[in-house]
Formats: sequence, structure tokens, C-alpha cells
Amino acid sequence: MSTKKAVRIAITGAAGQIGYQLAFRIASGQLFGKDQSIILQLIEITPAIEALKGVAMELDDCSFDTLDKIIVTDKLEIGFKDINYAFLVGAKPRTADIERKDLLLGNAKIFSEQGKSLNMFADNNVKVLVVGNPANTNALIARENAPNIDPKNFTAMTRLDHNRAKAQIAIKTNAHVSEIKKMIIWGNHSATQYPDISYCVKRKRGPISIHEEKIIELVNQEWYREKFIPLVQQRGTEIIKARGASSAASAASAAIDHMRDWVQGTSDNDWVSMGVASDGSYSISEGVVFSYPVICNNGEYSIIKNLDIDEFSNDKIGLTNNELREERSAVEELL
Ligand code: NAX
Repeated sequence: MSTKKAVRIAITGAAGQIGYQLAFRIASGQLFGKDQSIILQLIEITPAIEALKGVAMELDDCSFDTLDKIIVTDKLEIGFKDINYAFLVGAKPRTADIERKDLLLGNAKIFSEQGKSLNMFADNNVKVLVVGNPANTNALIARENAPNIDPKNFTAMTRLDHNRAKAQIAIKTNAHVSEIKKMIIWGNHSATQYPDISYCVKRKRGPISIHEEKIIELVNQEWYREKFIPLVQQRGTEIIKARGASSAASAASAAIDHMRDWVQGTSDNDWVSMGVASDGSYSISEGVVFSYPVICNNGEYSIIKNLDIDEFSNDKIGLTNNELREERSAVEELL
């Protein structure tokens, strides 16, 4: 048995691909460590409740030391009751016959209802991570519907993009991924996101000193602009082509990275990328949920300010900001 008071963690869409990975990793202590008890509050839509009961049976069968209790429900007032952390994963999937705007609106309704329920039933300090797409705008909608919760507590996941970008740079520069620091994903979790290596470094720790090399000096500009950026932007599509299903284990892993760093802090003079409410930094429209480079400390994130942005980056950041503004206009009625 673990020693600290149990924390309550909700996962929506918990019987889906990502939820199925996430629930087990969280329950086993991979989010908050082996001495933190967890109460998992698993939420699904009614037709998926039987499948969710199966997930709960398997969780029981794992006999995790850190898992105190499992709640299985299709009701938000039960699923969000007193929760400290929310992983909002469940969303309407994109199908071939659905227009992007209709998908946006369909999901907007789900997230406005969830925002209202978080406001009523969750702990006031609940930390919310939106994974379900379109993640940035869903986080904005949930936030706007939860006036009693600090707007800073609503975030969207771009950590998978961040991790993907780091992995590609590590491969290209013959480094271990842990040596790649200060990657940035700007903007939307969509094909307009901008993976930026302007400040990225390869850092090697020797016995007495640290050696840093700038990534922009290790890779050529053409590779960076023509290969790397589209590769990161289209990585999700490539995974679908290869696997016949969208990213699931890597997405769950990134969700854990995001929440763990937010709660326990970033370290090692490194940055991570998080979709957070824009405060207008870098001329981004205030309020949209925009992925910025951040550091985390004492359970709070802070946007890295005053970086010099060159013209190429400025154009890319502008494009993804425009897309987020358009998404916000499309769902205005629910804000
Ligand atoms: P699945 O379709 O496997 O699972 C989604 C689950 O959500 C289903 O079990 C469904 O019944 C449930 N659900 C739907 N509406 C719900 C609601 N209103 N309340 C509770 N549960 C609900 O999808 P999966 O592969 O798990 O992906 C989940 C979401 O993550 C999708 O929107 C997907 O696009 C998004 N992703 C976001 C990523 C990111 O980096 N932000 C990366 C991975 C992923 O593509």
C-alpha cells in the first residue's frame, strides 16, 4: 500500500485506444510514483460501458499497489466528483464523411458540457489535460465553460509532437534523445504546428563539464525545412498508414509526461511544449490555447518569454495562430 492520501484522476474515453494505455500506466504508479495512491474515475459513453467494465476487471487483475479504487461511469457528475486531475481523451472520431467544421462543432458540444461539469463537481484546483481532438480548441471550450476554475488549469497536449520532434533530431544527430534539449512546438496540435529547433541543443554531460552544441549548426537548413518540419507535422498520418490505427501508446506516454512535468516540475534546464491559454506572448491572440515552450515549477507552468523569433519562424507561428483563431470563431456560440 502507498502512504500518501489518494488523488482522484478522471479519464474520459477510458475504453478507447489511448485510455486503455493510460489507465494502466497511471494505476501502476508511472505518473506520480509508487508512494501515491490513486483513485481512477473512468468515464465512457453509455454504449462503451460494458467494454469499460472489462478494462476495470483487467485493472483489478493487475493488483497494482498504487491503485486504491476504480469508478466506472457514464455520468460526469460521478466521474468528475472531487477529481484532482482530468485527462479528457474521449472525443468524436474523424471519419471520411465528416467535414472538419462539423467535427469541430460535435466535439465542442462534448467539451462545453465537460467544462460545465468540471466546474460543478471537480476539485477547484483540478488540473486538466485535453487530448481529444481538436485538442487546443476543445481545451478553450472546456475552460470557458468552467468560470470557477483558474483558466491556467486547462491545457492541451502537444507533448507527443514535442517528443516526436526530439526523437527525430536525436536520430539525425546521432544523439540519445535525453541529450536533446529546448525543443519547441508552437501552436495547434494539427498539421500547422511548427516544430522549431532554433534554440534546440545537444547537451552532453562529461565527468566535469557540460558540452552543448546548437542543433541548427548540426543539421542543414534544407533538411530542417523540407524534411523535418513536414515529418513531425505528418507523423500521426504516417503512424496510421503503418499501424492501421492512430497513435495510442505514444499518445498515452506523452499525456503522462505532460501531467508529470506540470505537477512535479521540469528539470535540467530544459523546456517542454504545452498548449496553454495565450497571454498575448509572441503576438498570439489572447485566450486561444496555443502551444508554447514552458518550464514548470511548484505545479505551475510559465511561458518562456522574449525569445528572438526570425522571419521564417514568425511566418510559421502566424499560420498556426490564424488556424486557431478560425477554430475559435467556428465555435463562438459555445464560449
Ligand atoms: P478511440 O476512438 O479509440 O477512443 C475514444 C473513446 O472515447 C471511445 O471509447 C469513445 O467511446 C469515447 N468517447 C467518445 N465521446 C465521449 C464522451 N463524450 N465522453 C466520454 N467518452 C467518450 O480514440 P483514441 O485513439 O483513444 O483517441 C482519442 C482522442 O485523442 C481522439 O480525439 C484523437 O484524435 C486524439 N489524439 C490526440 C493526440 C494529441 O497529441 N493531442 C494524439 C493522439 C490522438 O490522435
